[in-house]
Amino acid sequence: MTKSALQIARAAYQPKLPQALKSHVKAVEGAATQSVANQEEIKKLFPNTYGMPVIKFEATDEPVEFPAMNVGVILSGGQAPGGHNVISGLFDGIKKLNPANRLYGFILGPGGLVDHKYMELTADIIDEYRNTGGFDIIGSGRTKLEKVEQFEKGYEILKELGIKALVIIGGDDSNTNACVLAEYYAAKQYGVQVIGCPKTIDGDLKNEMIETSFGFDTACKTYSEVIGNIQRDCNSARKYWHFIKLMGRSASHIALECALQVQPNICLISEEVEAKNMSLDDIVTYIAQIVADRAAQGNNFGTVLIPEGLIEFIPAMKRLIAELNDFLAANAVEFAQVKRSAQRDYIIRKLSPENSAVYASLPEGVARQLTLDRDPHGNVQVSLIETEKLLSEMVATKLAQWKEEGKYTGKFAAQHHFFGYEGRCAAPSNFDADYCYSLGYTAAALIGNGKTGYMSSVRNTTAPADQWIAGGVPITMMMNMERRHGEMKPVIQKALVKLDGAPFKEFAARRDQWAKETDYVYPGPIQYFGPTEVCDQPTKTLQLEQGKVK
Ligand code: FBP
Repeated sequence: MTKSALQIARAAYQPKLPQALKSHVKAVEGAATQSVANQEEIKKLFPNTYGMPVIKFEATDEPVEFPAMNVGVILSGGQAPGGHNVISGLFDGIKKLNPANRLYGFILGPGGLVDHKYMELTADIIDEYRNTGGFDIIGSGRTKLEKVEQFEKGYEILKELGIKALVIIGGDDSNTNACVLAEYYAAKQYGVQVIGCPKTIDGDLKNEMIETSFGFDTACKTYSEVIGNIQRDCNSARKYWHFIKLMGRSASHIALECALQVQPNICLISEEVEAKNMSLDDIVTYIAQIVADRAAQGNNFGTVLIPEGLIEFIPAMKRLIAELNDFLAANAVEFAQVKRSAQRDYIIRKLSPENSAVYASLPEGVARQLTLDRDPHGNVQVSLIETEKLLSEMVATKLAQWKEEGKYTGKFAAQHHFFGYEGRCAAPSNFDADYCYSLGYTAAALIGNGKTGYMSSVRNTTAPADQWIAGGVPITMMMNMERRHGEMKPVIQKALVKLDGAPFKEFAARRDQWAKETDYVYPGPIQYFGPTEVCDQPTKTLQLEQGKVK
């Protein structure tokens, strides 16, 4: 395989570890825990893994002997920079427990466990992937592990390979699956531990014990580099408004972090749109007003950041999508038989009058996108909805109307971008390289301590890595009951942008100035070598959340 100069140099990078993990560790247990909501229901569904204590690892001089065991690993869901380092940290961690331990990777996500597709991850293979982006070492997939037959098929291969612990690297849905599997294997007394690792560029798998999901740091820095480049282009040509949609599924963490990094003219935050009960027309008017105000100053250019989940947060759209989700789940077969050209009318006839009217008012393309297949977890595939085009078209219409009324005299030309896949497999930043390696190493320590149903946790992440705190959090602690595919299910609660949180408040305090002035910041590419203030900075979100912004 031909390697780039950076890849070769980067292979030699030794990720930093929390001090406690550098020697022998002992697990210090905290108090019993509770789920974030619906305690009685969750406790009943997870009798073997509910209420366990939070774990913190501390250094000890006393070496512990571990019998040899085999461990399995699965990469689940969307790619996020640093996955390979979780696996290399896990590999090094289990080898430290006992050099005879072996690691098996299941191919293309949870489906590999069910279909018995796997490979042994030897030292030579691991070395090829240290500090690289991507999930290509074993591939990833979105199969949802939820049926007893899947758990049993998985157990067959785990037993055959002598695997006593399985690490699932995934987002909120995949870690929910990890917990369900941990509970099932514990109930059956199969002797297989299941540990989760917090992955997702979306940044929505976080809580007081999980400070950030891995990949968010690198993905946001990658998008911010490109948005910065666009802003410089925009400020050079001074003739375009750039509508930039950013991945992140429901939560607007990515858009908010990028806004804090690049200081665009406009950034929409879905959570605020919902809280203020804004309609699509309110959003369009908000953007058009800023465009008109800038035009009045002679500035017919600017940037608009749009979180990809926006549409789901406009209250009227949210009600529509909720009804569509239930309707499509219950009538999938019938809907599939309706001719494409008749689908729109069919939906309009079947929905309640309020939702039917909203649906009928949508442009054809967006209406169609809302009825596309859900992902295996029941989510609307928001990355397929072209909100950036929808908004710019509606802004253009509004401006044309204002022009007729003599309220606007500028020129409006738009460019559209969608950044998502570009950042998911970038070479991990130093932060993600260190954080991921530490998460993998911590997962090994949790395995060594006989834990199951835990998520690997590394905290205090705005401090230097040797001061990070490694441990484990019971996954049931993060759960609540939510409606999925028309049924109430136990799931990890998604962390949306908090409107009273420091990152949003900082943005809200500065956005009017950014709208008016051209106050762009150009962050430039991620740096892997050089001064620490250039290479090792965590995201602005983390720094603001932890009160570390100067
Ligand atoms: P995860 O939640 O699995 O980490 O996925 C993140 C994400 O990149 C979202 O931001 C995006 O909406 C989705 O994956 C796209 O899914 P796909 O890769 O299947 O197109």
